[in-house]
Amino acid sequence: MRIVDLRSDTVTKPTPRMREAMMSAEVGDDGFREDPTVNKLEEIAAKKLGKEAALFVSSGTMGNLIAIMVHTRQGDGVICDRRSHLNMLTGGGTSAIAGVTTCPIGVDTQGRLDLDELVSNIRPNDMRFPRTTLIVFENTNNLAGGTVITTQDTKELVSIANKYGLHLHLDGARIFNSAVAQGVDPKELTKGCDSVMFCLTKGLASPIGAILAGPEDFIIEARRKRKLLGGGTRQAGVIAACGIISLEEMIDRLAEDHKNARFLAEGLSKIDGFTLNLSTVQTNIVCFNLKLSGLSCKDFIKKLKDNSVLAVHMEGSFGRMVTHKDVNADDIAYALERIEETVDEAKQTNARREKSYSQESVT
Ligand code: TLP
Repeated sequence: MRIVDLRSDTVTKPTPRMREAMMSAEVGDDGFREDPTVNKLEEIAAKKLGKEAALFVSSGTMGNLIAIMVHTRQGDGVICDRRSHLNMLTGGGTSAIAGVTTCPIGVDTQGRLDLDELVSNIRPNDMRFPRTTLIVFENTNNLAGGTVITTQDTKELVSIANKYGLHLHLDGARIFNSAVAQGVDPKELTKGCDSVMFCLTKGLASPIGAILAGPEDFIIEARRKRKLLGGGTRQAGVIAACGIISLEEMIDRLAEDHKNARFLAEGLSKIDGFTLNLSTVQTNIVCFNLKLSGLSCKDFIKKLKDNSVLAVHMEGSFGRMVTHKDVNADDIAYALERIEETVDEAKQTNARREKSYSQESVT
């Protein structure tokens, strides 16, 4: 059965070249820093981001958590977007493990932190308040619709961080989507950030892993925290080999995912019940609101699954679809047909229900 899986770009399968690279990877014990493939991946990644050093970690969640643990002390406060991965989707790890509180603030329609709100949430030096020590922002901003944060936007954050003596961490899970969409070198988007995390497992299609990058002394401390979390690795070259392919072969093709996302978004915007802000569709993410009478967005997405299309329900009428290397334009056209059919079925069911209610009330 044909299934179009638009739940996330995390569903991407490793490429044939990745599977070959896993087989032939040169490996060693990374605990002794002796895995040449891991070392090579970390070097390439640091260079691509314009940072001194990098660390291979198991996941984006772990990379962000380690960054927070290095930049803060227990009891500190971290300013972030209310809908950020950090605030919503880490299973509470930030407070449970790093021992810090998040101070969530709003973003504009383009996913940029509200700078006035940011500044007004930097706590004064008073023992009653958590000490604000860190700002975290996403580029691309996932739940704002995969929107890109520009070099100029980043400069503004850097200058606030510098002015108030705060650290700045970039959750760049999809930083290469942002760079490709804007046609800029990723180094430009990381300039001035104290640390950067990006995921190898999303559009870049690796099966495991993320990178945390920053100055040498930050990475030495990050390596210690990774150990503390039980995240140290041994012959991790077998997976780092995929990461190298992600960085060497999978970045430029992200443009195709962006084109498919636009095609999907434009198609969705013409279907009854869907509302989208097309100006936020800048990369591979399509966020939408769905309002149908008699069927919630959550139940619609469940029904859609029976009609071969997988999407994610976020909250209320808010849902998300993501394009990636394992869906092409033809799959998107097919998905749009199935979505339209599902909407029609839902409308017919609702019309029948309303008709039977009105008959019941007459009799
Ligand atoms: N995002 C995933 C889900 O966990 C929601 C997705 O499907 O988008 N930062 C950002 C901006 C992310 O979007 C994600 C994952 C992470 C961090 C965490 O990365 P992983 O999944 O590798 O822990």
